[in-house]
Amino acid sequence: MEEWNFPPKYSNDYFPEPASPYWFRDRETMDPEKRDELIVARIRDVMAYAYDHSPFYQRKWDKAGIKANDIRTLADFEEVPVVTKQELRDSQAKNPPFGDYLCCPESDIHHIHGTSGTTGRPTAFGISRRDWETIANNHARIMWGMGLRPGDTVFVAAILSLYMGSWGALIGAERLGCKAFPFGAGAPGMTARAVTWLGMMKPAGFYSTPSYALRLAEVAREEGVDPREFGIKVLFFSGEPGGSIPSIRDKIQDIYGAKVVDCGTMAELTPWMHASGSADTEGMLLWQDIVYTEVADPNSNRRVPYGEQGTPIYTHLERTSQPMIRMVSGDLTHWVMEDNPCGRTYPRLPKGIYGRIDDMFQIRGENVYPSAIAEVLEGLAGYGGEHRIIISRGGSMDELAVQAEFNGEIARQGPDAVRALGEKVEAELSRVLGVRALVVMVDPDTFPRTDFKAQRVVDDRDLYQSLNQKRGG
Ligand code: 8LQ
Repeated sequence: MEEWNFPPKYSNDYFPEPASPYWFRDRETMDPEKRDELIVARIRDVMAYAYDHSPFYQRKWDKAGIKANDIRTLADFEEVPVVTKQELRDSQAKNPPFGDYLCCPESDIHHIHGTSGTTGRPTAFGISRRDWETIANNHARIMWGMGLRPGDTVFVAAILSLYMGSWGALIGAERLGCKAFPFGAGAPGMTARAVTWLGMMKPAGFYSTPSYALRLAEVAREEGVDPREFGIKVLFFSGEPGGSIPSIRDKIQDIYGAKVVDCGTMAELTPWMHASGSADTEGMLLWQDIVYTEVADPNSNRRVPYGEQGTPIYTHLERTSQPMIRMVSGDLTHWVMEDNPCGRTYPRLPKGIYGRIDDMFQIRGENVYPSAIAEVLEGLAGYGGEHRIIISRGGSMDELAVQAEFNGEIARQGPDAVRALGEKVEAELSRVLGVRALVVMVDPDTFPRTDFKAQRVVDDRDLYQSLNQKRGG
Protein backbone atom coordinates (compact mmCIF):
# COMPACT_ATOMS: atom_id res chain seq x y z
CA MET A 1 0.00 0.00 0.00
CA GLU A 2 2.26 2.75 -1.15
CA GLU A 3 0.29 4.73 -3.67
CA TRP A 4 0.83 8.37 -4.31
CA ASN A 5 -2.19 9.91 -5.98
CA PHE A 6 -4.47 12.87 -5.68
CA PRO A 7 -6.87 12.60 -4.00
CA PRO A 8 -4.94 10.22 -1.76
CA LYS A 9 -6.22 6.77 -0.85
CA TYR A 10 -5.14 5.42 2.48
CA SER A 11 -5.87 2.08 4.00
CA ASN A 12 -6.25 2.50 7.74
CA ASP A 13 -4.89 -0.94 8.53
CA TYR A 14 -1.61 -0.60 6.63
CA PHE A 15 1.64 -0.92 8.60
CA PRO A 16 5.17 -1.27 7.30
CA GLU A 17 7.37 -4.23 8.17
CA PRO A 18 8.23 -3.87 11.88
CA ALA A 19 11.97 -3.67 11.15
CA SER A 20 11.61 -0.99 8.48
CA PRO A 21 12.71 2.52 9.47
CA TYR A 22 10.37 3.83 6.75
CA TRP A 23 6.59 3.82 6.56
CA PHE A 24 6.63 4.30 2.76
CA ARG A 25 10.14 3.38 1.67
CA ASP A 26 9.79 4.50 -1.97
CA ARG A 27 8.23 7.84 -1.28
CA GLU A 28 10.75 8.62 1.44
CA THR A 29 13.95 7.47 -0.27
CA MET A 30 13.35 8.00 -3.99
CA ASP A 31 15.71 9.95 -6.22
CA PRO A 32 14.85 13.62 -5.52
CA GLU A 33 14.69 14.45 -9.23
CA LYS A 34 12.20 11.69 -9.80
CA ARG A 35 10.23 12.95 -6.80
CA ASP A 36 10.21 16.47 -8.23
CA GLU A 37 8.68 15.16 -11.47
CA LEU A 38 5.95 13.45 -9.49
CA ILE A 39 5.41 16.56 -7.38
CA VAL A 40 4.78 18.57 -10.55
CA ALA A 41 2.12 16.03 -11.56
CA ARG A 42 0.52 16.21 -8.09
CA ILE A 43 0.58 20.03 -8.24
CA ARG A 44 -1.34 19.92 -11.52
CA ASP A 45 -3.86 17.52 -9.95
CA VAL A 46 -4.45 19.62 -6.85
CA MET A 47 -4.59 22.87 -8.81
CA ALA A 48 -7.13 21.46 -11.28
CA TYR A 49 -9.20 20.19 -8.36
CA ALA A 50 -9.02 23.51 -6.46
CA TYR A 51 -9.91 25.45 -9.60
CA ASP A 52 -12.98 23.28 -10.18
CA HIS A 53 -14.17 23.51 -6.59
CA SER A 54 -13.31 26.99 -5.37
CA PRO A 55 -14.21 30.50 -6.60
CA PHE A 56 -11.26 31.78 -4.53
CA TYR A 57 -8.66 29.94 -6.61
CA GLN A 58 -10.61 30.55 -9.85
CA ARG A 59 -10.50 34.32 -9.31
CA LYS A 60 -6.89 34.31 -8.24
CA TRP A 61 -5.54 32.23 -11.10
CA ASP A 62 -7.80 33.73 -13.79
CA LYS A 63 -6.47 37.12 -12.81
CA ALA A 64 -2.90 35.86 -13.08
CA GLY A 65 -3.70 34.06 -16.35
CA ILE A 66 -2.52 30.71 -14.94
CA LYS A 67 -4.00 27.27 -15.50
CA ALA A 68 -3.12 23.98 -13.81
CA ASN A 69 -2.02 22.52 -17.12
CA ASP A 70 0.56 25.28 -17.62
CA ILE A 71 2.61 23.88 -14.77
CA ARG A 72 5.27 21.70 -16.38
CA THR A 73 8.18 22.34 -13.99
CA LEU A 74 8.73 23.49 -10.44
CA ALA A 75 9.99 26.78 -11.90
CA ASP A 76 6.63 27.24 -13.68
CA PHE A 77 4.93 26.78 -10.33
CA GLU A 78 6.79 29.83 -8.97
CA GLU A 79 4.56 31.95 -11.24
CA VAL A 80 1.49 30.98 -9.24
CA PRO A 81 0.51 33.85 -6.93
CA VAL A 82 0.94 33.20 -3.22
CA VAL A 83 -1.91 32.95 -0.72
CA THR A 84 -1.68 35.09 2.43
CA LYS A 85 -3.38 34.71 5.80
CA GLN A 86 -5.16 38.00 5.16
CA GLU A 87 -6.72 36.66 1.96
CA LEU A 88 -8.07 33.69 3.89
CA ARG A 89 -9.57 36.01 6.52
CA ASP A 90 -11.11 38.20 3.81
CA SER A 91 -12.55 35.18 2.03
CA GLN A 92 -14.14 33.97 5.29
CA ALA A 93 -15.51 37.43 6.08
CA LYS A 94 -17.22 37.54 2.67
CA ASN A 95 -18.20 33.88 2.57
CA PRO A 96 -18.71 32.80 6.16
CA PRO A 97 -17.83 30.65 7.88
CA PHE A 98 -15.29 28.62 5.85
CA GLY A 99 -14.51 30.95 2.93
CA ASP A 100 -14.87 30.34 -0.78
CA TYR A 101 -11.68 28.28 -0.80
CA LEU A 102 -13.58 25.43 0.86
CA CYS A 103 -13.43 22.75 -1.82
CA CYS A 104 -15.84 20.20 -0.35
CA PRO A 105 -19.55 20.45 0.49
CA GLU A 106 -20.00 21.95 3.96
CA SER A 107 -21.85 18.76 4.91
CA ASP A 108 -18.57 16.82 4.52
CA ILE A 109 -16.91 18.74 7.35
CA HIS A 110 -15.97 16.42 10.17
CA HIS A 111 -13.99 18.74 12.49
CA ILE A 112 -13.84 22.50 13.01
CA HIS A 113 -10.68 24.07 14.37
CA GLY A 114 -9.18 27.49 13.97
CA THR A 115 -6.55 30.08 14.70
CA SER A 116 -6.57 31.72 18.10
CA GLY A 117 -7.53 35.06 16.55
CA THR A 118 -5.56 37.11 19.06
CA THR A 119 -4.90 39.61 16.26
CA GLY A 120 -8.13 40.21 14.38
CA ARG A 121 -10.69 37.84 12.93
CA PRO A 122 -9.85 34.17 13.59
CA THR A 123 -9.66 31.78 10.64
CA ALA A 124 -11.88 28.69 10.71
CA PHE A 125 -10.58 25.36 9.51
CA GLY A 126 -13.23 23.07 8.07
CA ILE A 127 -11.68 19.63 7.79
CA SER A 128 -13.49 16.84 5.96
CA ARG A 129 -13.54 13.28 7.25
CA ARG A 130 -11.41 12.26 4.28
CA ASP A 131 -8.78 14.89 5.14
CA TRP A 132 -8.93 13.95 8.82
CA GLU A 133 -7.94 10.40 7.84
CA THR A 134 -5.26 11.69 5.49
CA ILE A 135 -3.80 13.81 8.28
CA ALA A 136 -3.84 10.85 10.67
CA ASN A 137 -2.06 8.65 8.11
CA ASN A 138 0.54 11.31 7.31
CA HIS A 139 1.26 11.94 10.97
CA ALA A 140 1.43 8.23 11.83
CA ARG A 141 3.96 7.86 9.03
CA ILE A 142 6.13 10.72 10.30
CA MET A 143 5.84 9.58 13.92
CA TRP A 144 6.99 6.12 12.79
CA GLY A 145 10.01 7.94 11.35
CA MET A 146 10.62 9.49 14.79
CA GLY A 147 10.90 5.96 16.19
CA LEU A 148 7.45 5.64 17.77
CA ARG A 149 5.75 2.27 17.33
CA PRO A 150 2.33 0.65 17.81
CA GLY A 151 1.66 0.04 21.49
CA ASP A 152 3.76 3.00 22.65
CA THR A 153 1.99 5.49 24.90
CA VAL A 154 1.90 9.03 23.48
CA PHE A 155 1.21 11.85 25.95
CA VAL A 156 -0.26 14.98 24.35
CA ALA A 157 0.47 18.00 26.55
CA ALA A 158 -1.16 20.85 24.62
CA ILE A 159 -4.63 22.29 24.82
CA LEU A 160 -7.30 20.20 23.06
CA SER A 161 -9.39 23.00 21.71
CA LEU A 162 -9.08 25.11 18.58
CA TYR A 163 -5.38 24.34 18.28
CA MET A 164 -4.51 21.81 15.59
CA GLY A 165 -1.18 20.94 17.20
CA SER A 166 -2.64 18.73 19.90
CA TRP A 167 -5.24 17.12 17.64
CA GLY A 168 -2.70 16.43 14.93
CA ALA A 169 -0.44 14.65 17.42
CA LEU A 170 -3.39 12.77 18.89
CA ILE A 171 -4.80 11.40 15.64
CA GLY A 172 -1.32 10.48 14.42
CA ALA A 173 -0.82 8.46 17.61
CA GLU A 174 -4.21 6.80 17.20
CA ARG A 175 -3.53 5.79 13.60
CA LEU A 176 -0.11 4.50 14.58
CA GLY A 177 -1.78 2.11 17.00
CA CYS A 178 -0.38 3.85 20.07
CA LYS A 179 -2.01 4.31 23.42
CA ALA A 180 -3.06 7.89 22.81
CA PHE A 181 -3.24 10.00 25.97
CA PRO A 182 -4.96 13.37 25.33
CA PHE A 183 -3.85 14.89 28.63
CA GLY A 184 -4.13 18.47 27.39
CA ALA A 185 -2.78 21.61 29.06
CA GLY A 186 -3.87 25.02 30.16
CA ALA A 187 -6.07 24.42 33.21
CA PRO A 188 -4.91 25.58 36.64
CA GLY A 189 -2.79 22.98 38.42
CA MET A 190 -2.58 20.82 35.33
CA THR A 191 1.21 20.84 35.10
CA ALA A 192 1.61 19.31 38.56
CA ARG A 193 -0.96 16.68 37.58
CA ALA A 194 0.97 16.01 34.39
CA VAL A 195 3.99 15.16 36.55
CA THR A 196 1.92 12.55 38.41
CA TRP A 197 0.42 11.05 35.25
CA LEU A 198 3.73 10.93 33.40
CA GLY A 199 5.18 9.03 36.35
CA MET A 200 2.28 6.58 36.22
CA MET A 201 2.08 6.04 32.47
CA LYS A 202 5.75 6.29 31.46
CA PRO A 203 4.96 7.30 27.87
CA ALA A 204 7.41 6.61 25.04
CA GLY A 205 6.25 9.73 23.20
CA PHE A 206 5.54 13.22 24.54
CA TYR A 207 4.16 16.16 22.55
CA SER A 208 4.11 19.86 23.57
CA THR A 209 5.85 23.13 22.77
CA PRO A 210 9.54 23.32 23.73
CA SER A 211 8.71 26.07 26.26
CA TYR A 212 6.20 23.84 27.97
CA ALA A 213 8.62 20.92 28.20
CA LEU A 214 11.02 23.24 30.07
CA ARG A 215 8.21 24.48 32.29
CA LEU A 216 7.11 20.94 33.08
CA ALA A 217 10.65 20.01 34.06
CA GLU A 218 10.73 22.93 36.53
CA VAL A 219 7.47 21.81 38.10
CA ALA A 220 8.66 18.19 38.26
CA ARG A 221 11.75 19.27 40.17
CA GLU A 222 9.62 21.38 42.54
CA GLU A 223 7.67 18.17 43.20
CA GLY A 224 10.93 16.31 43.85
CA VAL A 225 10.68 14.29 40.62
CA ASP A 226 13.53 13.82 38.15
CA PRO A 227 12.01 14.10 34.63
CA ARG A 228 14.17 11.14 33.56
CA GLU A 229 11.91 8.96 35.70
CA PHE A 230 9.11 9.48 33.16
CA GLY A 231 10.97 7.14 30.82
CA ILE A 232 10.14 9.22 27.73
CA LYS A 233 11.99 8.15 24.56
CA VAL A 234 10.92 10.86 22.10
CA LEU A 235 9.80 14.41 22.80
CA PHE A 236 8.33 15.90 19.65
CA PHE A 237 7.67 19.60 19.55
CA SER A 238 5.89 22.11 17.39
CA GLY A 239 4.60 25.64 17.65
CA GLU A 240 7.75 27.70 18.15
CA PRO A 241 11.51 27.57 17.63
CA GLY A 242 13.47 25.41 20.09
CA GLY A 243 13.61 21.82 18.86
CA SER A 244 16.38 22.66 16.38
CA ILE A 245 18.22 25.24 18.51
CA PRO A 246 21.23 23.28 19.78
CA SER A 247 21.42 24.78 23.30
CA ILE A 248 17.68 24.33 23.91
CA ARG A 249 17.43 20.93 22.25
CA ASP A 250 20.46 19.56 24.13
CA LYS A 251 19.23 20.95 27.43
CA ILE A 252 15.82 19.28 27.02
CA GLN A 253 17.39 16.02 25.84
CA ASP A 254 19.59 16.06 28.90
CA ILE A 255 16.79 16.89 31.34
CA TYR A 256 14.52 14.10 30.07
CA GLY A 257 17.16 11.64 28.88
CA ALA A 258 15.15 11.49 25.64
CA LYS A 259 15.45 12.42 21.99
CA VAL A 260 13.98 15.73 20.79
CA VAL A 261 12.35 15.91 17.35
CA ASP A 262 11.42 19.31 15.91
CA CYS A 263 8.33 19.53 13.75
CA GLY A 264 5.50 21.80 12.73
CA THR A 265 4.78 24.53 10.25
CA MET A 266 1.35 26.19 10.31
CA ALA A 267 -2.07 25.01 11.39
CA GLU A 268 -3.47 25.87 7.93
CA LEU A 269 -0.94 23.43 6.50
CA THR A 270 -2.01 20.48 8.64
CA PRO A 271 -0.67 17.72 8.32
CA TRP A 272 1.69 20.15 10.01
CA MET A 273 4.30 17.45 10.77
CA HIS A 274 5.28 17.60 7.09
CA ALA A 275 8.38 19.45 8.29
CA SER A 276 9.85 17.11 10.87
CA GLY A 277 13.10 15.54 11.96
CA SER A 278 13.44 11.78 12.26
CA ALA A 279 14.99 9.35 14.72
CA ASP A 280 18.39 9.80 13.05
CA THR A 281 18.19 13.21 11.39
CA GLU A 282 18.26 16.50 13.26
CA GLY A 283 16.61 19.74 12.19
CA MET A 284 13.55 19.33 9.99
CA LEU A 285 13.14 17.25 6.86
CA LEU A 286 10.72 18.60 4.29
CA TRP A 287 8.45 15.65 3.52
CA GLN A 288 7.87 17.04 0.04
CA ASP A 289 5.46 14.37 -1.14
CA ILE A 290 2.91 15.41 1.52
CA VAL A 291 3.24 19.20 1.43
CA TYR A 292 5.54 20.70 -1.17
CA THR A 293 7.68 23.40 0.47
CA GLU A 294 9.63 26.11 -1.34
CA VAL A 295 12.07 28.23 0.66
CA ALA A 296 11.70 31.50 -1.19
CA ASP A 297 12.89 35.05 -1.42
CA PRO A 298 10.19 37.02 0.44
CA ASN A 299 10.19 39.73 -2.24
CA SER A 300 10.00 37.62 -5.39
CA ASN A 301 8.36 34.49 -3.92
CA ARG A 302 10.80 32.42 -5.97
CA ARG A 303 12.92 29.66 -4.51
CA VAL A 304 16.37 30.53 -3.20
CA PRO A 305 19.17 28.02 -3.90
CA TYR A 306 19.91 25.34 -1.29
CA GLY A 307 22.21 26.77 1.36
CA GLU A 308 20.35 30.08 1.45
CA GLN A 309 17.76 31.67 3.69
CA GLY A 310 14.18 32.53 2.83
CA THR A 311 10.57 32.20 3.81
CA PRO A 312 8.73 28.88 3.42
CA ILE A 313 5.86 28.74 0.92
CA TYR A 314 3.70 25.65 1.32
CA THR A 315 1.46 23.64 -1.01
CA HIS A 316 -0.79 20.80 0.06
CA LEU A 317 -0.49 17.76 -2.17
CA GLU A 318 -3.00 15.61 -0.30
CA ARG A 319 -5.71 17.84 1.22
CA THR A 320 -9.13 18.19 -0.38
CA SER A 321 -11.24 20.33 1.98
CA GLN A 322 -9.23 23.56 2.27
CA PRO A 323 -6.10 22.93 0.20
CA MET A 324 -3.47 25.64 0.56
CA ILE A 325 -1.65 26.27 -2.69
CA ARG A 326 1.45 28.43 -2.31
CA MET A 327 0.59 29.73 1.12
CA VAL A 328 3.30 32.07 2.27
CA SER A 329 4.32 31.69 5.91
CA GLY A 330 6.29 34.83 6.73
CA ASP A 331 8.70 32.62 8.68
CA LEU A 332 12.44 32.40 8.19
CA THR A 333 14.64 29.40 7.65
CA HIS A 334 17.44 28.13 5.48
CA TRP A 335 17.45 24.86 3.60
CA VAL A 336 20.04 22.39 2.45
CA MET A 337 20.07 19.29 0.25
CA GLU A 338 22.51 16.76 1.65
CA ASP A 339 22.65 13.06 2.41
CA ASN A 340 20.54 12.57 5.53
CA PRO A 341 21.64 10.06 8.18
CA CYS A 342 18.18 8.43 8.08
CA GLY A 343 18.42 7.84 4.32
CA ARG A 344 15.40 9.97 3.45
CA THR A 345 16.08 12.03 0.36
CA TYR A 346 14.25 15.17 1.41
CA PRO A 347 15.69 18.68 1.70
CA ARG A 348 16.33 19.71 5.28
CA LEU A 349 16.09 22.78 7.52
CA PRO A 350 19.19 22.26 9.68
CA LYS A 351 18.30 25.05 12.11
CA GLY A 352 14.55 24.49 11.87
CA ILE A 353 12.41 27.60 11.50
CA TYR A 354 14.11 30.45 13.38
CA GLY A 355 11.14 32.71 13.69
CA ARG A 356 8.87 35.11 11.86
CA ILE A 357 10.04 37.93 9.61
CA ASP A 358 7.70 40.19 11.65
CA ASP A 359 9.48 39.25 14.88
CA MET A 360 12.90 40.02 13.50
CA PHE A 361 14.22 43.41 14.50
CA GLN A 362 17.18 45.45 13.38
CA ILE A 363 19.65 46.81 15.85
CA ARG A 364 22.30 49.04 14.31
CA GLY A 365 22.04 47.27 10.98
CA GLU A 366 22.14 43.72 12.37
CA ASN A 367 19.15 41.42 12.05
CA VAL A 368 18.27 39.97 15.43
CA TYR A 369 15.86 37.10 16.02
CA PRO A 370 14.33 36.44 19.42
CA SER A 371 15.28 32.78 19.01
CA ALA A 372 18.98 33.69 18.75
CA ILE A 373 18.76 35.38 22.16
CA ALA A 374 17.05 32.32 23.65
CA GLU A 375 19.80 30.18 22.14
CA VAL A 376 22.53 32.19 23.88
CA LEU A 377 20.80 32.26 27.26
CA GLU A 378 19.91 28.55 27.29
CA GLY A 379 23.56 27.77 26.62
CA LEU A 380 24.76 29.55 29.77
CA ALA A 381 24.98 27.79 33.13
CA GLY A 382 23.23 29.95 35.72
CA TYR A 383 20.39 31.11 33.45
CA GLY A 384 17.12 30.89 35.35
CA GLY A 385 14.86 29.83 32.47
CA GLU A 386 12.93 32.94 31.38
CA HIS A 387 13.74 36.29 29.85
CA ARG A 388 12.22 39.30 28.15
CA ILE A 389 13.53 41.15 25.12
CA ILE A 390 12.89 44.87 25.12
CA ILE A 391 13.31 46.82 21.94
CA SER A 392 13.29 50.54 22.08
CA ARG A 393 14.27 53.55 20.11
CA GLY A 394 16.85 55.52 22.09
CA GLY A 395 17.34 58.73 20.13
CA SER A 396 17.50 57.83 16.43
CA MET A 397 18.60 54.22 16.86
CA ASP A 398 16.88 51.07 18.01
CA GLU A 399 18.21 49.69 21.26
CA LEU A 400 18.02 46.25 22.74
CA ALA A 401 17.65 45.32 26.38
CA VAL A 402 17.42 41.82 27.77
CA GLN A 403 16.07 41.00 31.21
CA ALA A 404 17.26 37.51 32.09
CA GLU A 405 16.57 35.46 35.19
CA PHE A 406 19.45 33.89 37.09
CA ASN A 407 18.83 30.55 38.78
CA GLY A 408 18.71 29.54 42.45
CA GLU A 409 22.34 28.45 42.47
CA ILE A 410 23.55 31.91 41.36
CA ALA A 411 21.17 33.50 43.90
CA ARG A 412 22.80 31.45 46.67
CA GLN A 413 26.26 32.52 45.53
CA GLY A 414 25.29 36.19 45.94
CA PRO A 415 25.59 39.52 44.12
CA ASP A 416 29.09 38.96 42.72
CA ALA A 417 27.93 35.83 40.96
CA VAL A 418 24.89 37.67 39.60
CA ARG A 419 27.10 40.46 38.27
CA ALA A 420 29.55 38.02 36.73
CA LEU A 421 26.73 36.16 34.99
CA GLY A 422 25.32 39.45 33.68
CA GLU A 423 28.69 40.30 32.17
CA LYS A 424 28.92 36.87 30.60
CA VAL A 425 25.43 37.23 29.09
CA GLU A 426 26.33 40.65 27.71
CA ALA A 427 29.58 39.36 26.19
CA GLU A 428 27.95 36.28 24.65
CA LEU A 429 25.03 38.25 23.22
CA SER A 430 27.40 40.77 21.70
CA ARG A 431 29.59 37.98 20.23
CA VAL A 432 26.66 36.08 18.72
CA LEU A 433 24.37 38.93 17.67
CA GLY A 434 27.05 41.39 16.68
CA VAL A 435 25.36 44.15 18.70
CA ARG A 436 25.55 45.29 22.29
CA ALA A 437 22.54 44.67 24.48
CA LEU A 438 21.75 46.22 27.80
CA VAL A 439 21.52 43.21 30.11
CA VAL A 440 19.64 43.27 33.40
CA MET A 441 19.70 40.13 35.53
CA VAL A 442 16.52 39.47 37.51
CA ASP A 443 15.53 37.08 40.32
CA PRO A 444 14.55 33.48 39.67
CA ASP A 445 10.85 33.11 38.73
CA THR A 446 10.36 36.79 37.92
CA PHE A 447 8.45 36.04 34.72
CA PRO A 448 5.38 33.89 34.27
CA ARG A 449 5.87 30.57 32.50
CA THR A 450 3.79 29.42 29.58
CA ASP A 451 1.99 26.18 28.89
CA PHE A 452 1.91 27.06 25.18
CA LYS A 453 4.13 29.27 23.00
CA ALA A 454 6.46 31.75 24.70
CA GLN A 455 5.87 35.49 24.14
CA ARG A 456 9.02 37.34 25.10
CA VAL A 457 9.37 40.47 23.02
CA VAL A 458 8.31 43.80 24.46
CA ASP A 459 8.50 46.78 22.17
CA ASP A 460 8.64 49.54 24.72
CA ARG A 461 10.61 52.76 24.68
CA ASP A 462 9.71 53.88 28.20
CA LEU A 463 10.73 50.61 29.77
CA TYR A 464 14.10 50.79 28.00
CA GLN A 465 14.75 54.24 29.36
CA SER A 466 13.87 53.37 32.93
CA LEU A 467 16.08 50.25 32.83
CA ASN A 468 18.92 52.26 31.38
CA GLN A 469 18.62 54.82 34.19
CA LYS A 470 18.55 52.04 36.77
CA ARG A 471 21.79 50.71 35.34
CA GLY A 472 23.21 54.25 35.41
CA GLY A 473 23.32 54.48 31.58
N1 8LQ B 1 6.07 27.54 14.44
C1 8LQ B 1 5.32 26.43 14.43
N2 8LQ B 1 6.08 25.33 14.56
C2 8LQ B 1 7.38 25.77 14.64
C3 8LQ B 1 8.65 25.13 14.79
N3 8LQ B 1 8.76 23.81 14.89
N4 8LQ B 1 9.75 25.91 14.83
C4 8LQ B 1 9.66 27.26 14.73
N5 8LQ B 1 8.49 27.91 14.60
C5 8LQ B 1 7.37 27.18 14.56
C6 8LQ B 1 -0.03 23.25 14.71
C7 8LQ B 1 1.47 23.25 14.72
O1 8LQ B 1 1.94 23.30 16.04
C8 8LQ B 1 2.02 24.39 13.95
C9 8LQ B 1 1.61 25.72 14.57
O2 8LQ B 1 2.05 26.09 15.65
O3 8LQ B 1 0.71 26.41 13.85
P1 8LQ B 1 0.16 27.86 14.17
O4 8LQ B 1 -0.45 27.91 15.53
O5 8LQ B 1 -0.64 28.20 12.97
O6 8LQ B 1 1.45 28.78 14.23
C10 8LQ B 1 2.26 28.85 13.09
C11 8LQ B 1 3.56 29.54 13.42
O7 8LQ B 1 4.20 28.94 14.56
C12 8LQ B 1 4.56 29.40 12.31
O8 8LQ B 1 4.33 30.35 11.30
C13 8LQ B 1 5.88 29.56 13.03
O9 8LQ B 1 6.17 30.94 13.24
C14 8LQ B 1 5.62 28.93 14.38
